[in-house]
Amino acid sequence: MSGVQRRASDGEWTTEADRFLDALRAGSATAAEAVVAQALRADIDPAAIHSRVIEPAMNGIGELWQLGEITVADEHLATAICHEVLARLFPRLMQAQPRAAERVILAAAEGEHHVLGLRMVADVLEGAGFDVLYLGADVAGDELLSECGRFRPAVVGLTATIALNVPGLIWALIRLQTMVRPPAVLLGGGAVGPALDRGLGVTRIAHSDGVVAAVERVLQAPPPGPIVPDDLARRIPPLPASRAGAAEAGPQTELPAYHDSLTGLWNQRAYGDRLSGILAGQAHSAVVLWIDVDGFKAVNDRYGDSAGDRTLAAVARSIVLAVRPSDFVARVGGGQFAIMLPGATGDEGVAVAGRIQQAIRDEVTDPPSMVSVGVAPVLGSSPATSLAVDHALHDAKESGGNGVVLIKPGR
Ligand code: B12
Repeated sequence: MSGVQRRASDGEWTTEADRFLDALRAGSATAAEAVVAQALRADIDPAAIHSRVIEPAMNGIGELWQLGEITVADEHLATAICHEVLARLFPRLMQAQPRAAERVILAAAEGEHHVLGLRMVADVLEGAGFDVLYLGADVAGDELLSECGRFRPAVVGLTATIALNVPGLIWALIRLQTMVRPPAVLLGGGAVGPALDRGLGVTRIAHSDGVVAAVERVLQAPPPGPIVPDDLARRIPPLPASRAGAAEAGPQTELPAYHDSLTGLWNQRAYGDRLSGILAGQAHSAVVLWIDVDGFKAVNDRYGDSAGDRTLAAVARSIVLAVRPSDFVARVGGGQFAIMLPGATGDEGVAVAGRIQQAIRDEVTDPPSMVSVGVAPVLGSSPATSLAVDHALHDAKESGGNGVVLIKPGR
């Protein structure tokens, strides 16, 4: 059994999840269905099979992809097998009488293509009698708004797995907020972490098997206040122009103050505010990384400004994908980025820096780019922190590029 298999799930479901993962690796729908059939015979709840067997097995598939042991095509095949299995499970979920008045729309945020979890949520809710409209992947905020105007759902469930799609998800919430009677909202998916739902007036669900109770709860007592508080709405980086489309109204007019229009990341000002916020909250330690693209001026000089812009956008994307959704990423100058990792240690910061460097070497190839990274803990004040991390970055650059230097407290 590989390390991946052992980590695919823990506790009582390990065996089923591991066997399901084996079936997915073998590309065998028959074997996958056999695992599920056996679990059903053992009276395991079908909704629990979704989240305790299929979901951890798919996490294992993701780890294998990350290790380079399987391809994206293999991921697609695994997903397709899961869909076949979901179809087999669906009749077992149909347990309740229809409750047509309680309509639910489900959609993935703009740009988001991970939708197996959303499909599970759709099946569980439909089985419980809800009238479910499943819109699937990559739904722009305005399109969602127009579907909500047309179908008047009581609840909207949104998903985002990739951190880069979280702004799209929040834009969708901002659009929903413009309705006279906005629906209640549920969020799910790997990028929707606790850091996000604390800032939003919404309910986040970690696994689809809790979704019926959650929908019932929000229907009975919708969270008070606006879905997206004004201060958060003002800070959300808008989508790149091609995707933002008609998201022209409301808080967007105030957004440039906090976002970097080239990459869609936070900007220097947002970085300063966030650092002050961390310093104000005594309980929260954090590590700061400053990243500088090695030889960025030479890229502009040699290949032109548009190649430089492309490089920055690609570096931004690689960074966002290499950190946790709750981490904070800003572009703070020409080829400079700043990241804050709440709750992390210096050594964890160094590990993240290494992951980012690897991602950039792998992904940013035209022209090839590398970055140097300075790492320091958040110290007693903003200037002290900036000085420390600036020293670290300077030392990393001195080593000739592609370096990482950690400044420990007391240096
Ligand atoms: C299959 C897969 C794909 C497929 C998706 C196919 C599809 N139609 O869904 C494809 C090949 C398209 C894909 C593409 C990419 N992927 Co991918 N993918 C995966 C994989 C292996 C499985 C995802 C999955 O189905 N999980 C199972 C479901 C059931 O779990 P779930 O989504 O978390 O849903 C559960 C809960 O979260 C909750 N829930 C989810 N949504 C909702 C919504 C509501 C309303 C509620 C209440 C609850 C809820 O209920 C579900 C059941 O409990 C993951 C691995 C992983 N750890 O997730 C990587 C993974 C998510 N992908 C990853 C990456 C990097 C990518 C790509 C950027 C790169 C690439 N491979 O090309 C692109 C980005 C595409 C995009 N723009 O969205 C990374 C993300 C890393 C990160 N930090 O962001 C992962 C983690 C792989 C890895 N280990 O590195 N991917």
